[in-house]
Amino acid sequence: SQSEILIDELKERLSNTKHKFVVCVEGNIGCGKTTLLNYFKKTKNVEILAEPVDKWRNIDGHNALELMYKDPHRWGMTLQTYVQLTMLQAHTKVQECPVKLMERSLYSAKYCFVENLYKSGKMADIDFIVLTEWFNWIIQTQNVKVDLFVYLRTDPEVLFSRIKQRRREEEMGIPLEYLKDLHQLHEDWFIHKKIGTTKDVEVLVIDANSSLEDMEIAYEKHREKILPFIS
Ligand code: DCP
Repeated sequence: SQSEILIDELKERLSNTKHKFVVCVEGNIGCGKTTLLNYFKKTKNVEILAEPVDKWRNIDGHNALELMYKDPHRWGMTLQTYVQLTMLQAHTKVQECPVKLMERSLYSAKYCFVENLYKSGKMADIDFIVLTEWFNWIIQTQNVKVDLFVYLRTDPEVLFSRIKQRRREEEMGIPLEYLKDLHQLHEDWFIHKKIGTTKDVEVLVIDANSSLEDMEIAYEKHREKILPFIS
């Protein structure tokens, strides 16, 4: 099958170049990225980098996530500049293991979240331009390469009820519309290939509408694709 050919190709690439494999887990808010990362924690030879959302909620005592939701026009830039820094740190962290499994990436921050703030009129032109210049400089000069995106594709309605259930305080006011807009950007990026500089990067799409427990079965099924050299 096509995926077997892909795995063979990737295995060969690794053995030839001692190239290290980088996987970024992507998908809308509440789609189950953390569950996937936790699921693979027990696997040897994988370095797992969870998203530093706790850092964004406490920057020397300041909660940038909360500020952004309360007043995106004023604080969207602040949060996204900090997200871009923390994602750059994750991408460039020296990799000891053959596989690095990351939650999100610089790319979703820019193509989904920053884009969404800007498109919906919640970010000033100048903020968008400055973030874009930073982003372009980073991807041109730093090693922020990704080998595989895992896209946990989920209906916004399902996410909406999961977000209500998990009760992360900052997120309680998120409207369904916001999730629909972010969903569309993920779809345009991964499915329609309309945005971004990562069009050549392989994407594994997983339907993530089931309960989080059932998702573990799906993750197991895709183990060899997600962790190609060590399964
Ligand atoms: N966020 C943001 N801008 C970004 C990245 C995230 O505003 N560039 C916000 C959206 C959420 C919170 O940060 O309120 C965390 O979002 P994620 O979707 O990255 O993480 P989750 O914890 O929701 O992931 P999951 O439930 O899939 O594990």
